[in-house]
Amino acid sequence: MDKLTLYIGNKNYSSWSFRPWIAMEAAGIPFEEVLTPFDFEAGNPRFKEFSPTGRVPALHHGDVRVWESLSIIEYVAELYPEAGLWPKDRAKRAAARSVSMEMLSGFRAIRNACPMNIRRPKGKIALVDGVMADVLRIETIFRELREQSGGPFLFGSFSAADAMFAPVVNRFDVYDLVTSGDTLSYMAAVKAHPAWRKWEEAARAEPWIVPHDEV
Ligand SMILES: N[C@@H](CCC(=O)N[C@@H](CS)C(=O)NCC(=O)O)C(=O)O
Repeated sequence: MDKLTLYIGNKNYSSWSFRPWIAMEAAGIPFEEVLTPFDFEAGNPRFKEFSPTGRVPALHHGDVRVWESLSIIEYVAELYPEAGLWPKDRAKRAAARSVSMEMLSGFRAIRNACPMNIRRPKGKIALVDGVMADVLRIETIFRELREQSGGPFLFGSFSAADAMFAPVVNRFDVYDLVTSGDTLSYMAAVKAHPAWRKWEEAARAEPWIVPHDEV
């Protein structure tokens, strides 16, 4: 099989890169990563060399080009069905895709106000309208799915849905947004996953500062 190459941005800040990366890493799917640091001042011109949208992430597989975080996860889930990226049960798989789409297409308030920032020291910020509504909906998703599955992850074992919400776990943590024991226990499980730890260690070692993501 041709090798998979995942093009990503800075590990400290690139929430969309983090999603397919942690999905593939946690599932044990072999891939090569190519990290191109953000250059927002210049409009990130290098991203256009490997991504049709000029955004990260993008996946190359032989002649195949895949972009958009969730499409990349779907592509590798098809390539490696035995990796179990989505739940086996159709109804659960539908729920996993539904919450993943909620993440992809929504939660703009929290995404805009609270950029992912892995190494940010924990501390509250003044919250704009809509952030707490997003937090409450996401906490409901976490609580209901873990009640149904028994945890520790949303569908029992780590799945594509956990990957889609991984950057939210960082946001909840570093902006000190949640207090519920349920949510904190889910966050602890995600942060203890070896794939999270590997990404976090690399993010902490990065030299780049992106001022507009430092809230
Ligand atoms: N919906 C896209 C979002 C991709 C995206 O916005 N990526 C950001 C980095 S996390 C980016 O490349 N920004 C660079 C730019 O807009 O110039 C996905 O899910 O992959």
